[in-house]
Amino acid sequence: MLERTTTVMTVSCRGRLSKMGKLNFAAFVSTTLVFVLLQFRSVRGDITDGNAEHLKREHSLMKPYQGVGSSPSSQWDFWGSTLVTSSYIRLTPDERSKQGSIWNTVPCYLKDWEMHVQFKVHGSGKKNLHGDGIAIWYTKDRLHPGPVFGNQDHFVGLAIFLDTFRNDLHGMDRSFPYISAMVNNGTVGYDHGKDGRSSELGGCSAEIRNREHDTYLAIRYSKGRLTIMVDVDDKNEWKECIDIAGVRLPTGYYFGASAATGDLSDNHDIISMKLYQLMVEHTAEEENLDWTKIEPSVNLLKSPKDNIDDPTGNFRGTTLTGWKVFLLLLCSLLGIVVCAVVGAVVFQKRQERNKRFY
Ligand SMILES: *[C@@H]1O[C@H](CO)[C@@H](O)[C@H](O)[C@H]1NC(C)=O
Ligand SMILES: [Ca+2]
Repeated sequence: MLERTTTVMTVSCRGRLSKMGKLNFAAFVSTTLVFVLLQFRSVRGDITDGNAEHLKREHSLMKPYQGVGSSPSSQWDFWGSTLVTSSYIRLTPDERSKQGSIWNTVPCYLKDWEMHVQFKVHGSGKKNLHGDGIAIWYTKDRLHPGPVFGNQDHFVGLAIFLDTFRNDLHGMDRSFPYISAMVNNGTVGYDHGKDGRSSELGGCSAEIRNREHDTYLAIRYSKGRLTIMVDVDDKNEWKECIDIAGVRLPTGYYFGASAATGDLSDNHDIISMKLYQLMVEHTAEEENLDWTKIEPSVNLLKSPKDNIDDPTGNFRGTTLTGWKVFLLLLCSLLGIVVCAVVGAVVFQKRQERNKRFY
């Protein structure tokens, strides 16, 4: 299981506190307080890291990929250049003009979910001489090959592109590889020449190619909020890439992954796709809706900036209410007091020791 730390707050606190070697007790107390507080905060919409209970096997793809594609009861099938081995699924080899995809055969009826994808993009191509990339899908249709990273254009649903080749030479303000998200109701075409810039909801640059360590992508969809995180620097820590609200996606679509090469190539490997159910409460009104009838859309009235509802960079998604703020302040204060007291004791002890040398 991935035991990635997902809370920026804990990470920074741990980092800072552990440097104060002598103040171990204070560090322990403060960390515990912060931890306890976070438990309060994350009662709902919590990330599922390391929680096997919520793993949905019927939507997950894991080593050694037993039965993938080979039996009628298989929950995944594949197309094109895809090669299934016991340790990876190679969507395309490092050869020109290849396309491959892998698709879940079971539609997903979860309202709130998080997909963790372990992937590997590698090849012999030197700087900028490789392509084109991988796309992760949550779409109405499955197994429709086409020009968008091996899948059809004018798709209906969600796509996350891991674009390794810069087509748009005017877009030098961003570095590649570039990760972006797109939601489509079937009317919009993906513009390869512009690397999809006109239709993207957001994105980030990430060094995902030829890494020695494992590389991961997480896609969370919950309560109309789409969050994309990456872990590509071997730090066992999610880094936020995209976080937008106002995204509407139905249930009953299919997960998939596809990749393509053109004149330039790469090995595009999927190591695993793990889908976790997020335990989120919905109002009775929401529950009574037919979620399969939702049209994929994005409420563009909200600018990306409006989507950041937690300035700490914590993406657990629950906002602090009054008493929680009070608790947070109280605990911080307690932490500071404990730190000060222990600090004073340590300082005094050291002074005494120093005195003996005179
Ligand atoms: C599909 O999306 C386009 C562009 O976002 C929008 O203009 C159009 O109204 C949508 N069509 C439907 C049927 O929702
Ligand atoms: Ca591109």
